[in-house]
Amino acid sequence: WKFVRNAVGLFGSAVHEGQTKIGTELAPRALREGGLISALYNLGWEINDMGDIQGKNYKIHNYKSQQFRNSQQIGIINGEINKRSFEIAKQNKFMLNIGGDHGVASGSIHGLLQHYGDELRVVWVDAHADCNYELGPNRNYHGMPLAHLFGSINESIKGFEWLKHRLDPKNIIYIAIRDIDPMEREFIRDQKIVYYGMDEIIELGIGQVMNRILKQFEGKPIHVSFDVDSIDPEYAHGTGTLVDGGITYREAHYLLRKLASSKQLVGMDLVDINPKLEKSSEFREEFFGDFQQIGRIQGTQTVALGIELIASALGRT
Ligand code: B3U
Ligand code: MN
Ligand code: MN
Repeated sequence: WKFVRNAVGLFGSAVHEGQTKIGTELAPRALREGGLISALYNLGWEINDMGDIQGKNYKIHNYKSQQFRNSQQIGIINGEINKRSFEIAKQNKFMLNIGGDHGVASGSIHGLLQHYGDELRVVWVDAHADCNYELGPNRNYHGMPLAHLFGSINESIKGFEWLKHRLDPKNIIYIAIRDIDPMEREFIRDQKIVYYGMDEIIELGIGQVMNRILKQFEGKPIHVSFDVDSIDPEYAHGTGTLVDGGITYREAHYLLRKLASSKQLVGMDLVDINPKLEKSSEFREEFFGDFQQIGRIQGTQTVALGIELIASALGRT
């Protein structure tokens, strides 16, 4: 694989359909308005902003045929995400996918698999394992994208006809998982998926965790799928499922900088930021107002953090 440093292809996945709280679809716009593009530009990246994929453009009204909540709509949206991700990877650029809920990651990772094949390695930073494979009308897809990529969902899902490539569970490592369903736990044990939960991070320290990850993934292209709920609610409140006891601001930035400095990082999803759930109501009500100075404007905690996290993944030191 080869990779052009300093060229990034980015797009927003303005999607909330993978879970029940509206607001995640606003994150791409909030990050842009918060100054994402100029932050990347200032880091010296050549930027190809491909705009947003709007979940609302693909509303499906036939709920009777849904295999999980909004399944057909999500399948079509993820098909678009897959196409964009592949297109960016094919040009040997960094693929940056701004969600949206975490369900968008099956599309973006599939696009990378199409280009990088089984060379691709994934670092999944999340409070959750997102490998639920149970179907049902009330299932939320943001807890399922990895099950889909692993091939643990056997049934073919309408809308997902494009999904062909599989991610081998050997090629993924979890960081910060701490809220895991019994079915997921069993799967992780059976497949011997490597994970660094909070206990391992405490015991080893984040420095040693990253050394081990980079050793295991040495020489391979790495994608990081970053769910902001991996971070402790103290630092990242604007997300739908807060789980106490997460990684700190320092650890989050360190791990992304470490991945960036490996020169193997080829892609990132930044997901599950929900601007409507920010602490300050002032921000919730009028976040489309003008907040140019990242982190300076009150109430933009998680949106501002999101911009900084992307900057760290793109080599800010
Ligand atoms: N594991 C649960 C809960 C969950 C997954 N991802 C988030 N929550 N954010 C599920 O729905 O599969
Ligand atoms: Mn997630
Ligand atoms: Mn999560």
